[in-house]
Amino acid sequence: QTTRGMLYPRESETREVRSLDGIWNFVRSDQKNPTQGIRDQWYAEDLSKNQPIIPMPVPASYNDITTDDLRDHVGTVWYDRKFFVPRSWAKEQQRVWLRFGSVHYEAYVWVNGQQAMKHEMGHLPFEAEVTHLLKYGEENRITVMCDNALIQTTVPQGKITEVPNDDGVTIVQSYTFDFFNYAGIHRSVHLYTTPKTFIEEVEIQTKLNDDNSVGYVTYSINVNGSAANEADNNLYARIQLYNKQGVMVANATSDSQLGGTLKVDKVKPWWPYLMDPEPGYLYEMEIKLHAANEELLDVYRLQVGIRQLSWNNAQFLINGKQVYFRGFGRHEDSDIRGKGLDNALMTRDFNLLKWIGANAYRTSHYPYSEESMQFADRHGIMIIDECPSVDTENFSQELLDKHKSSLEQLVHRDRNHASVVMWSIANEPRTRETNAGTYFQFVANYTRSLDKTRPITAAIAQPHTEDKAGNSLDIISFNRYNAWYSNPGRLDMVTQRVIDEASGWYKKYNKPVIMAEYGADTMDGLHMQPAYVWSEEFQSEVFSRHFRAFDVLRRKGWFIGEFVWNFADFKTAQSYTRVGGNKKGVFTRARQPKAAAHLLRKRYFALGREL
Ligand code: BDP
Repeated sequence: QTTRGMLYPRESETREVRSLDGIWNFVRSDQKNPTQGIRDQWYAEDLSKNQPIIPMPVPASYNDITTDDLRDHVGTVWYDRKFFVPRSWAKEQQRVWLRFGSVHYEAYVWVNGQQAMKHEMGHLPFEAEVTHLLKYGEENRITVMCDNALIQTTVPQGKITEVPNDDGVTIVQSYTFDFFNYAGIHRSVHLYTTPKTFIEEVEIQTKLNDDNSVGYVTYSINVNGSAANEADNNLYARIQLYNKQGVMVANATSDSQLGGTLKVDKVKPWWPYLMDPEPGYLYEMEIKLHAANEELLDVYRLQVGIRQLSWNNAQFLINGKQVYFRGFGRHEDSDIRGKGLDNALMTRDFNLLKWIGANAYRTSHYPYSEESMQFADRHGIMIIDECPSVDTENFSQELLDKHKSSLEQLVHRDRNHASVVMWSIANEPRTRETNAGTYFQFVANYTRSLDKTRPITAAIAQPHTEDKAGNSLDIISFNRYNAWYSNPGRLDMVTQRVIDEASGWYKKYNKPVIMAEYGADTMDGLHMQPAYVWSEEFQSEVFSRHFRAFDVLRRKGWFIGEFVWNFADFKTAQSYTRVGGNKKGVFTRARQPKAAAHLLRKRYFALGREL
């Protein structure tokens, strides 16, 4: 089953958007009795009728909001809230949609006690038409059941076990990935309207001529609704493209299939940060859908960056120019709100990225918010867009199907973003396992069938000598923790090892190579000279030793990028290797720089100016 619709909700002459964010009611089910809520039909009336309610902010992870053991809850939790739908929305010619930016991990949604939708997989949007479920001019109730359980056939994978404890037995969720399994309604909830016949999908692809003076925007539009289904109704679309000053620079009328190409003379291409004085240049594309009799049916607007990607066995290019990536692995993570969308945090993070001179990040280890993708477009930050598959192992058909589905949903959501320059199909998959070769061939080929305009990578940590996945990739990314997990403390065992490993990958596959993770846990404020693990001096030294290797590698012509692990400190599951979480951030969890941030800034700006 493939994803449909799901354009980001935007107001227009024909569309209204209302937010359902705010404080919702929340209850958790008994861990040992996770299906009780379904059996007792908790969705049939207000959650507050039968049990005490916890006030819960949406969007946010629920884990760090209360002061009890909710943090470690395993299984289902329930949310509900009331809202009014205006009487004016009861029009014949209109539909109402309910859309979630993301719920982790699995969600069931009811409107006024009737099931509206169900979705599995965190970090990805889902929606349904609820026109027939709503009461217009009256109060309505929305109920959400959310399940955070991860098993061997979820993406990502986890294990649930029953373990004896001081109260008898308890349910334990374990997982091998190194970030906390935050859960809940993580991103905004919107109600929005479309006309009966509406623009359901827009797909664009952009190109430039040889000297980057002319741009082309190829578009195809999908329409859904009554008028679209009548064979003799010749719908058409008027497309207009506006520059930043609001001046129209191109326009066209679509063909009968609702597709076509806009030609933009004297185009201003989309460039990454520091490759142009005005990086991240965006045009606004206005799409007006008309009936054959010229009646205006629907209007949707989209921000469009015009750029062209290409790659070969050694380089990656934007608009014909070679690109060297200088960036980060990151997390959507912060104190209290966990993985909940937070506009203040997101804006601060982009300001820090620009302060430090980065031009890229990988959405390790799952899709980030749509709002952040829009920000990346606007700031000229390149995204390696990663699906939620981490530490992939025990390859099965069921897992493969879900893995493919995660990429299908991701590509569908993000294909129009200029900032997205690569797909990452997994982080640290167990690529030496039997079956890993065929499994990743399936995943990579499937992704290629969805989008041929972007290269495919995966961040691999298994030794290149035993890896079975690299053949299926376009670009090789590898993660390695020299002087940390390998030879802890040995700063003299970094530079040559990085050079050797990168060269090994290149020799094996003859493809461009990126170091996608390196770093060291660092307690901000801990100082030790000479450098000692966990100190700020040590992190800076680890970076410097890597920089030496990168400078040697860059001269070889096929080494195309360096990504520090991690942008900021983040929360993990509890373990004796983690002090309040993973501390490999260049910034603290409160987004203040550690000493190494200043060192990195010098390098990133020097690299950015050189190119
Ligand atoms: C890598 C993982 C990353 C971890 C990192 C670490 O890709 O998710 O956070 O190690 O241990 O293996 O710091």
